[in-house]
Amino acid sequence: MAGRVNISARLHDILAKAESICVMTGAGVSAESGVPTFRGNDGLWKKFRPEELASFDAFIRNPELVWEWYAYRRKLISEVRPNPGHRALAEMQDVIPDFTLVTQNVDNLHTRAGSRDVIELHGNIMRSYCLDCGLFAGGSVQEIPSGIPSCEHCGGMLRPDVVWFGEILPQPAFQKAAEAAGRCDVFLSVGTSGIVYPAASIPRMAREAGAYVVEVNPDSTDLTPGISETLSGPSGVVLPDLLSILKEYHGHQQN
Ligand code: BV8
Ligand code: ZN
Repeated sequence: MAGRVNISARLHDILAKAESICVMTGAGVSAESGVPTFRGNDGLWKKFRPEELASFDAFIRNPELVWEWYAYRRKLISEVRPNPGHRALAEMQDVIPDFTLVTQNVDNLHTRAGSRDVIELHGNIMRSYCLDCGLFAGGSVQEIPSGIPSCEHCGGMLRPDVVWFGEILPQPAFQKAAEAAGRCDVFLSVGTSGIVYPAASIPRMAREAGAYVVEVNPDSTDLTPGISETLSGPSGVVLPDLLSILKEYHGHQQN
């Protein structure tokens, strides 16, 4: 069988019959693009923990510092490219009839790789909105603001369109992710440490609904105890292998 990743006969059988696949990614899927993960030893801005900067309180206390962090990350992200893992997920969408991609990442790399209808649980760093009138600014155009950007419409202060710690996730996105997890045959948890809730509850929803839950990660995580099968390796290697196995079983759908 094609592919370098070593998967069990059971997973081969399940992938051959799979009609519905749900994938949830975390920062690890972008690591091979050169985007630092949150908790790895190259973690973003070592001197600050994400929880210290990615919160509304931190923003109100020091909007210049928080905008400096987001401008740094936007610039970093605008200089990197999707990696083979992102591209494999974008292709997988046209191989499996019911395919859902959920991401905790705000880096827009899945969309840039060609994935459609990505469910962004934590928002998108390339978008901003006005604290006063709510007007969205920037769209997918990456603006790299200097200082605190203000709203063209009302002059109010703009904030990044991301979900900060202590903020509620966009309910329509979370609902769609939960529904996809509840109906899938296979759930892939890719490049996430499973630390951040409520996103980390989604793989458990899939397992409780009877899905075969596969973890793609070089390390074990908080999710590992509840995982059906672990594929230990970088997503940029494992995902293209999984794609080639799925293509052998399902051909390439004419979309
Ligand atoms: C909420 C957007 C409540 C911003 C992010 C105590 C106090 C306050 C809150 C809490 C608390 N305890 C729990 C909470 C809840 C909190 C939470 O879970 N905290 C954690 C830290 C314990 N959650 C929240 O606050 C959420 N909101 O709960 O609201 C509420 C309820 C009702 C009413 C009002 C309020 C909001 C959480 C969203 C936070 N925003 N991002 C921004 O990015 O700037 S989270 C941030 O972490 C990113 O989105 C990131 O994706 C996410 C999760 O991290 P991971 O993606 O898993 O990344 P990590 O670095 O951890 O792991 C990387 C993995 O990749 C590793 O396993 C590594 O081995 C692997 N890897 C590395 N290389 C590769 C690889 N894998 C594959 N291939 C490779 N090559
Ligand atoms: Zn405004």
